[in-house]
Amino acid sequence: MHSTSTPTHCPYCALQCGMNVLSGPGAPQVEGRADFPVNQGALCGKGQSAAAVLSSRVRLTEPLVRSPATGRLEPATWEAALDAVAEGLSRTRTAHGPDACGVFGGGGLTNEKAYALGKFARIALGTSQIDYNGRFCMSSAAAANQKAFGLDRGLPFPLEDIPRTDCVILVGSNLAETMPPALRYLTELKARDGKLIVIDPRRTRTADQADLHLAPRPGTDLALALGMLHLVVAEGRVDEAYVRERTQGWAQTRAAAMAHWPEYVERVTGVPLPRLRAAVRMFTDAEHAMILTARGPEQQSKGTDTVGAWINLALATGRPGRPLSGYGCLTGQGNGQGGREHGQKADQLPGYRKLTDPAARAHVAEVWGVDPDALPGPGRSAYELLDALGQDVRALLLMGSNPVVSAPRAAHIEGRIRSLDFLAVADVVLSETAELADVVLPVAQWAEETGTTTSLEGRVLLRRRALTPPDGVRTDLQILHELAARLSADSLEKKFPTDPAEVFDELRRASAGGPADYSGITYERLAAGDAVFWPCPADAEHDTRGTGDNGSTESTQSAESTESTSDTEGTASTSDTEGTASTTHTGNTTGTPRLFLDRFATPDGRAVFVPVTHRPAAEEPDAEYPVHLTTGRVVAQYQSGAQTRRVPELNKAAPGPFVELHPRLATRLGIAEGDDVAVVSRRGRAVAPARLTATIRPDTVFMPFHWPGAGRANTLTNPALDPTSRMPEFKVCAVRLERPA
Ligand SMILES: Nc1nc2c(c(=O)[nH]1)N[C@H]1C(S)=C(S)[C@@H](COP(=O)(O)OP(=O)(O)OC[C@H]3O[C@@H](n4cnc5c(=O)[nH]c(N)nc54)[C@H](O)[C@@H]3O)O[C@H]1N2
Ligand SMILES: Nc1nc2c(c(=O)[nH]1)N[C@H]1C(S)=C(S)[C@@H](COP(=O)(O)OP(=O)(O)OC[C@H]3O[C@@H](n4cnc5c(=O)[nH]c(N)nc54)[C@H](O)[C@@H]3O)O[C@H]1N2
Ligand code: SF4
Ligand SMILES: [Mo]
Repeated sequence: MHSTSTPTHCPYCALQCGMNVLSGPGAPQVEGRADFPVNQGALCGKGQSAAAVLSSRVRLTEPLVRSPATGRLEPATWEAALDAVAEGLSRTRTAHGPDACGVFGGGGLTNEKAYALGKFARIALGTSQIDYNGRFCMSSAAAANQKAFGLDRGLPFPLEDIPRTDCVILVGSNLAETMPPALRYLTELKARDGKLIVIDPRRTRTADQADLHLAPRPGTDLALALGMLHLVVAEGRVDEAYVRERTQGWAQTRAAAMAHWPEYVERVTGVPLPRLRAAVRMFTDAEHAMILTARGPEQQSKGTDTVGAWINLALATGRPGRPLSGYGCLTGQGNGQGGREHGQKADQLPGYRKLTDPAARAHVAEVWGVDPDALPGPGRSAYELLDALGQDVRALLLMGSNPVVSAPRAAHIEGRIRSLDFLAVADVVLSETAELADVVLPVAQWAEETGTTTSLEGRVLLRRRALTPPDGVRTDLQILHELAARLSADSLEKKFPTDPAEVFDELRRASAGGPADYSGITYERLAAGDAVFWPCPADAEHDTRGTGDNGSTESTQSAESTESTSDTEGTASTSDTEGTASTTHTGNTTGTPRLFLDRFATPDGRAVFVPVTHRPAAEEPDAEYPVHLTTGRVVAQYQSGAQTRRVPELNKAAPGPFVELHPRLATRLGIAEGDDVAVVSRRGRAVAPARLTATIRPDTVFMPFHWPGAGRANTLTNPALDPTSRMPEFKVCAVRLERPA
């Protein structure tokens, strides 16, 4: 019997499903929370089994330090481990300057941790060299959102709007596997006779739901979107009044689209023209319509332009900033949205401020109590930072990522990591990257500490501490505090509090007035409901519901808030930091659920058309490497698999890597189901069993990237970077297939 139930959120993806942690005698368990509107009690297999990773059988519970005598990682005391990290970083800084120390963060870290990590890099280490794995995730959509709308919040509307629109174009998202509880929004859409168009080189379980599935060659979404825009113009389907009143730059974008003839687009994408035309009609006939992108079109060396092309299509047809319509990006990691707002990104200060903006520097420097001139400038992007390891960047502190498995051209990056003078990794498990560290610091997990995350909807959520962490682990915030004390003589640790509530209060002040303004959000307000959407400045307007552009969800939201309040009161939470002064419902829990209804976040309030033209992938198939490789996910494993590969039931469902290929390609190469296949690219070679399916294009193979070793997909991938977002081209490169000798 469990005696306590604490409401919180899943440790994995950006849907941030609500769950209760059940604790008491025996191992903790989780259950879906019916009162959280997004998942309404549903959890995918990863969420359901999340408590398994809390067990000390699979996690780290003591620090490890590499012994000079044996060359192995050996258990050590916290004092010795922290001393060794501070020593490793100081030594590097003294010998090679502050920029020789790098920091690499993660989009799974809470807002508090992401904020503290960015601050730590800039003022404790004084380095510009910080970036994070979110660069590999939604950075192209973020860049395109900034250009077009002046603001980057993945979804500018809540998920609950999806079933109420009339047509959705879903580009390169396999949410049936990557966010299973969200599939319900599409089923509800269809039940209401809404139309679903899915664009994916594979007929995925998501594409199976579609009224129309277009299967372009990988890396050709840019041409596809331009071809659709061409047809919209040619068929007189532009929303001229909207374009005139709410946008700028149409003439050039129109000209660029008109240069992409449908016949050319058909040849480049492999999508038959009648199907392209059908998609255009379905989309433009709909009164309300949305375009949603995920990693398919974004993880390309032209991801920013590709997303831009889809936004242009949405703008030309008058969608963004109108009810039940618009463009959105389905962000991926647990705190993928918040993790990109508060300063662990190379060019960024908290509140989504720019590190190069003098006013932003002055504001944040004041909150931090430092001289603005002491703040370093922008650093390298994630891949460029990893590629500089052992060269310009000689020591690295890594928190919340496992690049040995997840970085592109992974064998090369693994070599770079091995060539570091010093590596410290803070993780919950001994990941493949932690195995290479000089010091490994074991940290507390999601259910053991309080913090906030911001979901793909821009909804800020409170994760509550439900359990006492095991002896031997510390929190990421405690680690930064302890390191700050060791790196400076003048009590620098005072600037790195260990209480998440204190960090959040500081984050609120640092974000005040910035694009991602959290100043009106408090733990109390979050505890009272699950419905605070940023921007949420500390002013009267954002304290009252239903003002102006806040949309029309009053009734549902007050119901939620009331329920959650009673819920919080009923739980004997063990947290010392939560400050759950369970406010009675005061109607102040909305912030801004819907953006842009009156104006866009650009200086003149108009959305900006950015003209784009098609270009090929950085690496196209040729005689030597004749097949496209694309990569992605399966439902039962999460990311580099560091956490989920430690859960037996998930391993049973998805035991290892595979190469998905069309039976026709398999026959041509003499490959049968289950045969080992070697996939060879210019970067390396990976071997995994063949999985034959007619749901993939015959010119393309697919590999999930969740496993290390011989079947590591990222041994093959191309690190060609998008010029704006610095996103690597995970979704397309050229390979050949061989039978291993
Ligand atoms: N089970 C599970 N769920 C997850 C995660 C996980 O690791 N496992 N990770 C989370 C994170 S961080 C993220 S970012 C999201 C990602 O969520 P998704 O974007 O849904 O996941 P992917 O499988 O990477 O890619 C989606 C689809 O893009 C298709 N695709 C490949 N190349 C192209 C192309 O050139 N064009 C188009 N249009 N499509 C293409 C692939 O076939 C694939 O079906 O998932 C989140 N949820
Ligand atoms: N080929 C290919 N490669 C890809 C992609 C693809 O589609 N194809 N997708 C890319 C994308 S979208 C992403 S988001 C990346 C993700 O790839 P990674 O950055 O490797 O992500 P995770 O596997 O989630 O790694 C998180 C690590 O942090 C640990 N951890 C979890 N919570 C905490 C915490 O609170 N504190 C600390 N200190 N550690 C914690 C976990 O145990 C794990 O080891 O992969 C990218 N790589
Ligand atoms: S869909 Fe995402 S948030 Fe929901 S249970 Fe699964 S992994 Fe967790
Ligand atoms: Mo991601």
